[in-house]
Amino acid sequence: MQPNPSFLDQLKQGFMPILASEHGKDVDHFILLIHWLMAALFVGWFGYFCYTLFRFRASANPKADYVGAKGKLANNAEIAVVIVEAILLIGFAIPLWAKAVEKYPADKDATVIRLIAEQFSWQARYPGKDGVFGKQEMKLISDKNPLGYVESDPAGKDDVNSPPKDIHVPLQPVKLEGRDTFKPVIIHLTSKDVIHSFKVTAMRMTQDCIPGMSIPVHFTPTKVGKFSLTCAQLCGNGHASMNAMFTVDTPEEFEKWIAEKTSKAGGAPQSFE
Ligand SMILES: [Cu+2]
Repeated sequence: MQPNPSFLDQLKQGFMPILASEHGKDVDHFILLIHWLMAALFVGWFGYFCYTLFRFRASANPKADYVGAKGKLANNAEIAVVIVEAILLIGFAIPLWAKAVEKYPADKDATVIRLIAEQFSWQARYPGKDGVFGKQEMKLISDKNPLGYVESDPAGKDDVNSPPKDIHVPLQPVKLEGRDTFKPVIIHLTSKDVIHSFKVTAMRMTQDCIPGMSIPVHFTPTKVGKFSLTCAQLCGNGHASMNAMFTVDTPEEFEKWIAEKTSKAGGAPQSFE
C-alpha cells in the first residue's frame, strides 16, 4: 500500500485520497466545488437560523405575526442556490461524464482485461500475447476452471488468470493523439453470482458488476503502486472481506508478473486457487 501522504501533500490535494488516474483530478475538482457550495450553504443558512432566533425572540414579539416575512431575500437566495447548482451540473458534471463516455479508448491502444467478481473475491483474466480473449462459458465454471474457460478455443491458449484478489496493470508511457500519457486500461466487469461493485478509490472508479452483463470501464493510471480494490455493494455476509490488491506496475514488472503466471500454470486454463 502507498505510504500515508504528509499533511502538506494532503492540504495540496484538498484532503482527498491518493490519486493515481488521469481523469481523477477532474473528479476531485468537482468534489471540491460541491464542498465549497455546501460550505457556503452551511454558513448562510446557519447565519440565517441564528438571525431568526434573535429577530423573532418571544420577548420582542409578544404577539404572533400571522403575515410572515415580506422581504425577497429568502426567495432570491433560493434562486441563487439553484443557479449555482445548475452551473455545477451543466458546466462541470455533464462535461465530465461526456468526456468519460466520448473518450473511450480503442482496444488496440489499451490494456484490456476482464475482471470477474464473486462472493467474496476478484479474479482477472488477461488475453495473453495474441491480445484475444478465449471463449468463456458460465456452465463450464468449476473449482478447477473458475472463469469457465473453453479449453478447445485456440484464442484462449495463452490467456492468463490472475491469482484471486491480485490484479495487476502496467503503467506504460505512450503517445496518444500527440500527447505524452500512459496506456489506458479497459476493464470488462462482470459477476458470477450477485451484484458487486468495483471500486478503486485511487483511480476514482466505481462501477457495479452485474451477473449476465459485461460492463466496460476505462481509466488511465498515472502512478505505480499498490492500491486497494474493494467491493462497494453490500453483497453478502463476507462483503467486508471482498477486497483485493490493485497493483500498477512498471512495464518490466508487469511483463515479469504475467510471465510468472503463465509458466507456473504450464499453459491454459490457469487457476491459482
Ligand atoms: Cu461484493
